[in-house]
Amino acid sequence: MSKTSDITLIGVPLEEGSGRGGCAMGPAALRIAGISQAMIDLGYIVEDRGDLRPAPATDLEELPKAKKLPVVAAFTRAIEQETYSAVARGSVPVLLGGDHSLSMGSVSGMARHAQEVGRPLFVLWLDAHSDFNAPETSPSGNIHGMPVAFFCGRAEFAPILPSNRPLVDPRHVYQVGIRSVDDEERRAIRENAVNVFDMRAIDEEGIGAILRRVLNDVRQANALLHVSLDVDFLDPDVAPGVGTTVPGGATFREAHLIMELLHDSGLVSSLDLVELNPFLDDRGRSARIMVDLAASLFGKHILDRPTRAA
Ligand code: 4U7
Ligand code: MN
Ligand code: MN
Ligand code: MN
Repeated sequence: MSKTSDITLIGVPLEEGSGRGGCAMGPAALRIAGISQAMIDLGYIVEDRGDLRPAPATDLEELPKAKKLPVVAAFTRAIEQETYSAVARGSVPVLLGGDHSLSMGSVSGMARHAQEVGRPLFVLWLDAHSDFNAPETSPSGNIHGMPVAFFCGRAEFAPILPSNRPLVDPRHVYQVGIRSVDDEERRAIRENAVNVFDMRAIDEEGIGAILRRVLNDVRQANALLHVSLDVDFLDPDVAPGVGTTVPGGATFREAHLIMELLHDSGLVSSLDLVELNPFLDDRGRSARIMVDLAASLFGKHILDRPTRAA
């Protein structure tokens, strides 16, 4: 009898959601930086499913306010299915991006699984941006600025997934690291009661206190937790390999502490590593940091800690 893998790597060479080239090389860079071996070294059984390469959807047309919709929609469908299959067979899906529009698929796949097992899905969104635009509000038309609104059912494109797909309650979305929000987006996150911890909150309260609050809510709700890590969550001095740099981001240690607390909680069900643009990187530095952060989330630690939860 073959044992199910603990972790399933899903490569998503998608850059069409971002309005520029480079993110399609993200999965390759993460593999070169040793994503698979890092997890094997921690004792996991890892299955790398390779890269998804769906043909563009023929039933949808490009919209001026949702650029490259046929490509992004085809990826969304393929990612939703791969993520759902991995988690349904007991594995932790890890999406190797690829731009952030891939979370339309990964979170929707997790939401399908959560509904089947009768638990809510919570999302921890680590990003400089809220990604809560809809085609009508987006200043750019780039779909990587819309995934949160999509999986919360607040951004309507032409039908991408079945109309009865399970949605995420925006009150179950926790955004951390936010420092760039568009005007209409600001109104939308407020009206939808998304939980936003901006950089000022991190400065004033400390990342440890914030994470403990989030994890406590997840635990109380007996929820599944999907973590979505955008490279631009980090300060551009730490991780320059991203197209949407915003100064004043999280430090190396703040990011690691989040990952360490996530691991100790034992609550994480799935992970996106997104927006890495190797074309803009500095000799692989950002790719290596993303792999290092993933390793911390899966249990790499500095010292054995007597209080670690089993
Ligand atoms: B990312 C932006 F206008 N809000 O919608 C937009 F500032 O996945 C940026 O977080 C979106 O990197 C950034 O285009 C998307 C812009
Ligand atoms: Mn993002
Ligand atoms: Mn971002
Ligand atoms: Mn609730």
